[in-house]
Amino acid sequence: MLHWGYDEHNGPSHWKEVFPVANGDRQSPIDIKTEEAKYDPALPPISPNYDPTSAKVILNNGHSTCVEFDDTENKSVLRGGPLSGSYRLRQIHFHWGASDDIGSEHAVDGKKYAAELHVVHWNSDKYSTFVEAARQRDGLAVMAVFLKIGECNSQLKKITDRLDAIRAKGKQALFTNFDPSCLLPHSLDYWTYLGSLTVPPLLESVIWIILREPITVSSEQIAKFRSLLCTAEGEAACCMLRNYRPPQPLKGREVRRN
Ligand code: B30
Ligand code: ZN
Repeated sequence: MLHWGYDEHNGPSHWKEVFPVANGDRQSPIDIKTEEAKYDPALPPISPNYDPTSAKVILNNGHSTCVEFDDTENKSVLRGGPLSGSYRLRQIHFHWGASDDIGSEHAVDGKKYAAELHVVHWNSDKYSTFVEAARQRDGLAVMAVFLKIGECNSQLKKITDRLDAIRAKGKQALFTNFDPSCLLPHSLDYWTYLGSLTVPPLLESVIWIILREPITVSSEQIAKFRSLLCTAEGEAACCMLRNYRPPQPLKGREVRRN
């Protein structure tokens, strides 16, 4: 495997060759079996508090599109739920599939959604940088939101309208004055479990918070994500048709719900 990706020769089934933790005990995503998730009355609501001025840039990293935030101070944070203290917003990105019936990373009773949004935070109470936090068992908190097909989502349009400017891998554009809570559903009810990054290096440092209610986006909006390129300008163009890892073994972990 020369460089990891989502194709036949470098996709999720090959990642273990270079990243042995791919077979570890707390890998993500998972299939959430709703009947087995344990209701925990002690779990508080999740509480996002984001400052739109912390949004900086939108970029194409060859695997997804990512909006990055200024994380030099606690301007945008996630608190509550299963978390102790404040987790600082770092970036948001998406996972999708080659067709609308597949594309989310997590599944719910075997059902996959068209896409999944990840809102990535790091534990700024205990650690001093994202990179340091990403190596700790309680270092990261990722809030996941499922995207289902329906009407066009006017908030997501702020992102999809910018994709033409970052079509090729390595491109970036200014992206300011954006509050990711505009992409959250009405209900912030969630499932939570301990897992990993879903892309190499697959570090087992993520407290996952999966929102149970999906948001709605149009088929055309997901199609715009597929038109991004996983290749740089000047290379033979190759579209980002899919970028999800399939569900991994639960290995005895508990999934809780609020
Ligand atoms: S995920 O939510 O488990 N899919 C990273 C964070 C979360 C997940 C996967 C990967 C991550 O931070 N990877 C490092 C590369 N990133 C750094 C970043 O913070 O923001 C750079 C990049 O694009 O490639 Cu944007
Ligand atoms: Zn992700």
